Amino acid sequence: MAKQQQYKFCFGPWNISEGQDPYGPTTRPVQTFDWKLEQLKKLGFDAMMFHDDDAVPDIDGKSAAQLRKEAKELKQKLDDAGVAAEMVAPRLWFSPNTIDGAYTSNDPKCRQYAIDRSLRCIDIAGYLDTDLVVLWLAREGTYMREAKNGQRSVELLVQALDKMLAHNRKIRISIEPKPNEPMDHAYIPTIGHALAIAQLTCDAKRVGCLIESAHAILAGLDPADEIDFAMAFGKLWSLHLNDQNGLKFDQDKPFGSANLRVAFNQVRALERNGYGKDGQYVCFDVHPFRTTKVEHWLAHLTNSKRTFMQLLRKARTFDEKTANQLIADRDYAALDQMVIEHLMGK
Ligand code: XLS
Ligand code: MG
Repeated sequence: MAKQQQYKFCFGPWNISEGQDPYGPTTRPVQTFDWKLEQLKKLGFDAMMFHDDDAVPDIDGKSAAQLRKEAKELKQKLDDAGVAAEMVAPRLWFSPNTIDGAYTSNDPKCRQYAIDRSLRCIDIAGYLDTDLVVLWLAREGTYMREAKNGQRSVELLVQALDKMLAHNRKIRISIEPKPNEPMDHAYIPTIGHALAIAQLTCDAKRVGCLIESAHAILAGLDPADEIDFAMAFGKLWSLHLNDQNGLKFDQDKPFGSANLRVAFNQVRALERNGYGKDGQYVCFDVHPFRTTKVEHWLAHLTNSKRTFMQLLRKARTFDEKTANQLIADRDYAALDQMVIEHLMGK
């Protein structure tokens, strides 16, 4: 029997969030980074993912030397805790310089800011000893399509990617697509777009992707198909498992919370493609419900991992032989029921 994959798990400090939404303030007090790291360790997670300013707060005001010093102190802290840094992502959506987008802003000074910030993010990744940089292209899109030229935006995105690839020849970039929110329409809405733009860069083999379940669902796609597609190219280098109840705001629900069968199919797709065999992590980009009390603050993370492990058992005990017979007989009604009953525990 083939050796079974031992999955490694990860989340980010922003996943222990305080409950604010566009309509109301926080519902839980802010916790320190050290506390969050301690919880991650206690819950048995293996790595932490970072935005550049999770790693070095107030990054924009700091010199290169200061950046290096703080990032190295963080690395020491992570080493002491036995926790790896999975990736670093430039937070390109907070600054006054990214109001109209980052790499695709209509203002050249703002585009330069976005590139400079991304190069600093790459330096932080180096200090934290990860070769993975994630790009969630939050504001690369428009509120109204007449505001930007889509073809020019593709050129600008490629130029930015090329500058990042040239800055450090060891890094790999994982693009995390999302079709909307905060923008009306984003330029890189799906994995197909991410992998296509990779081909236009100077080093396509170092540009891959990250799939977030909720983002695929927001694009009207099945995240399991996105996983199969990305892995057919050998380019799924990270993963944000969570859930999303239809076409609403980005919900970041616990994995499997809205649709267990869609979650099961994601786990099956990861298994059949050997996700994790090159060291990739399963990350949960999940948030507590706004109603969550402080004493239940970490439940969405432990629950997501529990659900993943139980679905893994379901994937591994799925009766493939019977399923294949039903497929050969084109009896998809029986196959459908077989999946339902397997998930219900019969
Ligand atoms: C937002 C994204 C974000 C990224 C990291 O929708 O999921 O959390 O994963 O920048
Ligand atoms: Mg995400």
